[in-house]
Order: sequence, then structure tokens, then C-alpha cells
Amino acid sequence: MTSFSVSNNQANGPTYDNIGFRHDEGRSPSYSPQQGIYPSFPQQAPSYVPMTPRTINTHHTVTPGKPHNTAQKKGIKKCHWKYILSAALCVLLVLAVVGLLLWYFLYYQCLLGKLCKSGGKCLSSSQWCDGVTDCSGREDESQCFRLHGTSFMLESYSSGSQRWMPVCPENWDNNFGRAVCEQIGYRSQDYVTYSQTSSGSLASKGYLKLKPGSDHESQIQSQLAYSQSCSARAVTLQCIECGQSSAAPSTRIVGGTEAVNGAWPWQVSLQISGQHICGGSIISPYWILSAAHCFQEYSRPDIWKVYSGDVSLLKMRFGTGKAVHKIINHAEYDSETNDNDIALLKLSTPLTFSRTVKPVCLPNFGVNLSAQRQAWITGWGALRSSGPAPDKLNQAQVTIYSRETCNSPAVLGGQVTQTMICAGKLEGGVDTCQGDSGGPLVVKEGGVWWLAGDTSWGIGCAWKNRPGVYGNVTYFIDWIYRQMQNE
Ligand code: 4AZ
Repeated sequence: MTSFSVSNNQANGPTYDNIGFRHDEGRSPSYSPQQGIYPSFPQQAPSYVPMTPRTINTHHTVTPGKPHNTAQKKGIKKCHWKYILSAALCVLLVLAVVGLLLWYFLYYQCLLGKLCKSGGKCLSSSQWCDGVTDCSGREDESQCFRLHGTSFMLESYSSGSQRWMPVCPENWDNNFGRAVCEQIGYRSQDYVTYSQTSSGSLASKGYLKLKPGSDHESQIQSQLAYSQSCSARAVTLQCIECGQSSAAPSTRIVGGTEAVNGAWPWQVSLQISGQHICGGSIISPYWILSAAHCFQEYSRPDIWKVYSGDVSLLKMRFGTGKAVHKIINHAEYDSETNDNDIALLKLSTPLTFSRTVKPVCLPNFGVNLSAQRQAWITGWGALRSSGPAPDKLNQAQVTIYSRETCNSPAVLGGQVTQTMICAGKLEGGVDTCQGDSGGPLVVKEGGVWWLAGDTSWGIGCAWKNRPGVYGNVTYFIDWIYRQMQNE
């Protein structure tokens, strides 16, 4: 974490000219046959002598009143069949082309349906979350529940109306809550409770309600049915106790300060041979969220140890640290652009939560963690570019900027993609730095702390108009839960 002011003399970032597609106004109209080339059928036998259309009538003269000879009649018949045959061929060709185009767009490109990621099968939209597994990787039935907003309202995807709907608490109990949390990706041991909230405008289009006699051990979404009304409010779910800090952060805003124990209980230090390399955030007893670039050179899980529970690296070394069972880097991480800079570490044994070891909340759908929010960064990174790393965890408050501001030519000039967010102080002086990578960017909203980003990259540290760049955790939420479900 860096906390000093420097003036930045960097040249502005590159700009890109986006010359969009222009319709070709001078294009000739599509082909249409010229009038008068072919004789109108069946006035006369065709001549098989190659000729220009203009000469047709000069080769055969037909005397009025005189019967046509047999050859001429045969010629007419031949021509008749030829004409029908070529017309039929044309129709067949057109049908084949139309069929091919329909197949390409409707099935191959799956324009109207949804594509299975595994196997590439195209399903109709109503097959998604209908309780029947159609994709070989089960993804059509694996993400049919989500939590919405700061109230943690449960939503289920309705295959019938093809939208997310709140769940009515009628017939609901903790067994269903636990089963849904497990389906989302949490362990049943971590389940806290279910409750009820006002669904507000989200229920204006109805609810999904458990049918009487539903069984929590069977597929839950196939036991939910559409209901216009609900006697109670809507189900909220706490799948894990998350986002609770045990100590208030310093009220000082500008610059970094030393953190106290328990203020950021999700912060971990990822180490190799007793040396701090990267930061990370606890999201559940088994899972740490960090940055993919931390594991490019050191990709073997057995060389890493995860330390948690204290602001002092020295003190944490008295503990043993947790072994890493598996490192899951995002498959589309791009080390050139830093796109998709996110990784998950599965621990060999679960963490025991305490006052100083707790998970942060993963962003629920609809929680606004975007532009102009005040957020906090924490880490054991360098106090200045290429400077020494501290023993104590540092914290600083930053502003999350809109992608438009991040990408303006004077700031990061188009390098901030949708998988990233940028945050810092445009005036300079406060930022993450080497060694903070993988660590958290958090926002407090509705009384809990949400993980908005993982520290990824930057141009220098704390330079004016060069805010730090973070992995956009909201963007990765489906990816994160998919990994948690699969392991
Ligand atoms: C790094 O090298 C690094 N100023 C992390 C964050 C930032 C710069 C560098 C953001 O790990």
C-alpha cells in the first residue's frame, strides 16, 4: 500500500480511433434478370445454336396456319420438362440455403436458446432451470438460485417465464434453505438461517412457491411453481456469516494507516518459504480469492501457505499456515492485458473462524459496488514503488471510478476492460502496490462488507491520474460459484 503524493509526468495513455462500419451507399442493387432475354413459353422451339438474344427470331420462321412439325413439338415438351426441373432445382437450392442459415443461427449460434458450455448443445430457453439436466456439464441446472441485494433475497430462475423471481416463504423451512445454499456452492455446515423480507417491486410479476408436500432432498426448482400472490413476504438466505468486521477501520481517510486486529478478518497473506508474495480474501472456510497473476510462475499448490488472523506477518509466522490443496486460475486470464486476473485457492483443511478470521461477502446480484463508491484497500504491499514491505497490515480509503473515467485518455486510456474496475485517488498519493496483489478492495453497504475487487495491476503506485486496477469480482460471480460447486 502506498500513501504519499507524487506528481506524475507520464505521457497520456494511447488513444484508439474506432472507425465503425459504414454502409456502402454506392452498392448496386441485388441481381434481377434483364427483361426480354428469354422467349415467352411456348411460342416456338428454341434454337440450340449459340446466339445473342436479339437473333432468336431470325433463325426460325413460323408460317401462320401451317402445323408445327413433330420435332418442334418434342422440343417444346423437352423445354417444358427442363424448365420445371430447373425451377424445382432452384426451389430446392433456396430451401437448402434457408435451412442451412436457420440451422446456423438458431442451433449452431443458438440465437433463440441457450448454449451448454460443455458439449455445445443448444437448448430452448424453457429447458434452463426446468429441473431436468440437459447439458453434459449440468450447467443448465447448476445456477438456478441467486441472492439479490443487501437483504440477501433469494431468487429462482423460472423456466416458464424466463426470468428471476423471488421465492415465497410458504412451505419453506431451514432444510430447503440449507439445500439451496449447497446448490449455490456453500457447505451445509456454514448455513446460518433463512428469514423474510419485503420483496418490493421485484414481486410485481409474481413468486415461485413450493408446492405442498415438497421434499428438500429432491430437486428443488422442479418443486417450485409460479404463484401470483404470497401470504408472507419473500425468502432471504444467509448461506454463511460474512462481511462482519470486528473493529472499525481508522477514520482517517487520505493515505494508508496501520490496521488493527479484526478490522479486516478476511485478509490473508499468501507465502512461499516464509516470504509474503500476495494477498487474498477468505470467502468461505475452504476458499481464498486472489489474483491469477500471483500463480503464473509459482503454480504448484504445495509450495504455498496461507496465513490469517493477525495484522503482523511476524506474529502469524508463529502459527503454521494452511496448506493449499488446489489453485484454480481463470482459464481466460491474459497476462498481456491482465484480463480475467482472478484465482481461487482451495485449502487442504478448513479455516476455523474467530474474531480475527472471517469471510467477506461475495457481491449479491444488484448490490451497487460501482462508480463513486468509497472503498477500502488493505495489504502488506510495498509502501512505495520498489520500496520495503511492512510487517503490519496497511489500510487506505479509495474511490471507485466509473469505467468511463478509468478509460479516459488522461487516465488509463482504454486499458480497463469489463473484467476490471479501477479505484484510487486521481490526485495521487493513495494506492495498492507490489505485494498487495490478490488482496481485497471492499465496500460497506447495508451493514456488511462486500468484496468488490482483487488487487491486479497499475501503472506505478499512487501516481496522479493512474488509479490502481482490480479484478471486477461482480463480473466473476457465476465463475466463482461454479468453481465452489465443482470441488
Ligand atoms: C503489483 O505489482 C501491483 N497501483 C499491484 C497494484 C498496483 C501496482 C502494482 C496498483 O503487484
